[in-house]
Amino acid sequence: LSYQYLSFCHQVRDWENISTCFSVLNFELSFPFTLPELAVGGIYTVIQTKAKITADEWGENYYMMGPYFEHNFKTQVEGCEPPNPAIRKAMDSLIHNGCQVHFGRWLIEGSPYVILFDIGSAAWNLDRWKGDLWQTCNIGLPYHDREANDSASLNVLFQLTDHLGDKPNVISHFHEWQAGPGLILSRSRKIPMATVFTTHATLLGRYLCAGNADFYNNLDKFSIDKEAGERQIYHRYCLERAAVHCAHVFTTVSQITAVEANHMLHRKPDVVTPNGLNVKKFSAMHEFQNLHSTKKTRIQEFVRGHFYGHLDFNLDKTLFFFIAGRYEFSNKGADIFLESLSRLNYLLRVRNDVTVVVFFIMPAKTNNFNVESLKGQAVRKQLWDTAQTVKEKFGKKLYDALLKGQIPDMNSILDRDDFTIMKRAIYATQRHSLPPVTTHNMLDDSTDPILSNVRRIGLFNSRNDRVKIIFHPEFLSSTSPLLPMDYEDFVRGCHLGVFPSYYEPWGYTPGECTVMGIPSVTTNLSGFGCFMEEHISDPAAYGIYIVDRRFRSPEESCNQLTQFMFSFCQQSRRQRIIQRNRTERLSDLLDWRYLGRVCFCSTRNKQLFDERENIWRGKSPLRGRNLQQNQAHSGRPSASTGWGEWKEEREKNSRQQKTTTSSRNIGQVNWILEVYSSRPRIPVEKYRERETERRKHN
Ligand code: G6P
Ligand code: 1S3
Repeated sequence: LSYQYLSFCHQVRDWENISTCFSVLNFELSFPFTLPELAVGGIYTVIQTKAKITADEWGENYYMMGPYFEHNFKTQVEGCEPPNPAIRKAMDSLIHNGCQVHFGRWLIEGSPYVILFDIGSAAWNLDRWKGDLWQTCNIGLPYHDREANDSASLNVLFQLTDHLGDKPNVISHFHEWQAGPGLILSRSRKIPMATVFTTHATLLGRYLCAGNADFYNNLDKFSIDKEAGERQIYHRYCLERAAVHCAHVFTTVSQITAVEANHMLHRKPDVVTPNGLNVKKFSAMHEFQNLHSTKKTRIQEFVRGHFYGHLDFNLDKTLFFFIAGRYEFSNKGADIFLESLSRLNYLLRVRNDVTVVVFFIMPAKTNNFNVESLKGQAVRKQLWDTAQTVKEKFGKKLYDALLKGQIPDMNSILDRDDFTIMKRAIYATQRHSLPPVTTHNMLDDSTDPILSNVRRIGLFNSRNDRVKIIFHPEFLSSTSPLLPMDYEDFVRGCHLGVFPSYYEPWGYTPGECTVMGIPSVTTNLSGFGCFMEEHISDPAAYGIYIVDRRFRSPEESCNQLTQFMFSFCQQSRRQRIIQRNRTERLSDLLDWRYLGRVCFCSTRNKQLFDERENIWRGKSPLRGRNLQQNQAHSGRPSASTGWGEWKEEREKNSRQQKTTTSSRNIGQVNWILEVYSSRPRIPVEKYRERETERRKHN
């Protein structure tokens, strides 16, 4: 893990009224430009996809902040002068003190401004900041924790606010514990800005789950300080907890993480802000279906090469499943997925003629592609070339014969040489080993959890297996010599994404499948799964299969997952097409354009929070009811009721809710009002007028 997202200021929905009353500068500190593999990480997706809607809303008052990396700056950022003279002045002052700060526009949708800080250039000041942290809150950062030290250095960016005038109106949004020092020190220095802290997962929660603890049943029983100490993350944990308690508004991405945060960090989040995506709608509805078809053809090509010599299954009756993400074996549910695959293999062998090829896209330590995988693609290419050569000769002879008014003698149309070429090509496809499970040479082959489990369940891609496994221990790239596709194309070409996570505060992977119209499996321990369960009455009908990992034993969850996959395999092509259409219709629900406005819950709604908490702790009044009763109780739409109608109703509710939320929340964020109370207030209408004018002008 690397540090990534210091903070960013987005429009916290409950603040909408506040922000329209004041002219506010938004700072978003983040680490979007770090390691390449983070480019596919969930938090990166939040920052990147939300940039557009935030920039649209805040225009030139919106700044992202983060560390400077020369290569990334050169390739992803267009350097420019800050539009605001106060920012220029502030940067000059930092530069004058020996820090390197760079300014530009990040070349993504929305082109937000970025202020990037070269951490190395301020290293000489590190001890002072660490001293400040110690003085302020008695948190000591050990010298060997580079990530924690770097995050302490980044607090310097908040010195920028010293130059923004007497009483700058600033909201800053910090993400994750790495943002902690910036937030804590800003508060202790009494920098007049409003702060939001968002956690995308609690540090301790992640560690405890990865260690196979029965996490959700013991949430209130952990001795959290002791657990953090034993895992040698005490200082990080303290930073996280201090930041959570210092922030004016504390948010998280899902209800389940809200409950977790309450126990692990001892503060209830004020607002839950579900993660969205930047949904692109095709004007023609069938376009995403066409894309599925073309991308699937490319995956089929790869499979032809990978299984050369063993292609005794019908590719037209082959489904592609996949799991992708950070390689956290049990947190991401790869353990129960493998177990369920072995059960599915049995069911398909006795009852079905479908073959399932399952891709595991999870980065692990490797030293290169393995020879067998590369050879497979080379052999496929050679067979293709041979077929083309023979086809051309055959076609020419046939054409000549037809011109002469003859039907050629099919036995002699191909000569001896043609047969020789073809036989040689066929002999080249003989192999004495089974098609490999991994595409790369693994450094920890013998201890790797996926491979160990594949050995245990014996899914070795043998001829009679109906479930084949391909472990691609590297994120996908369109420049790969093996499977030259980027992630989006790959997802489009697959049939089902399977993400049976145990620890998943939100989980972007099934959401990404949804907006591309690809059905997926998620769980009721993931933020996304709970969100869908809450908003749709029959998620499975829309291609969202939710495995119950909360109230069932692992054995039962495995069986449920197996059943989901097996019934998916039993669908006809027509049924799959209809299901994809339905899945795609959910994408509006995950669009930032919608999620950026609607408030789902805040602690002003204590009752709702407690209800949720009780559900997690098994005390739900709904528990024990059957599904239909549950649906009737919740009043949500079913697959048969109108989606549009339901959406209208929701929007109406959310508008009503927003009014209450805003007025009540103003009470909660008293500090902000205190800071700004001395400022003359601009009437909302006037503010809007001015903003509209300014935007027109820009
Ligand atoms: C899309 C295409 C169809 C194609 C189908 C295959 O819907 O528009 O032309 O037949 O995909 O679906 P399948 O689930 O079998 O990959
Ligand atoms: C976290 O990233 P992760 O995969 O480590 O943040 C993501 C964005 O909020 C979230 O989707 C994911 O569940 C968390 O786990």
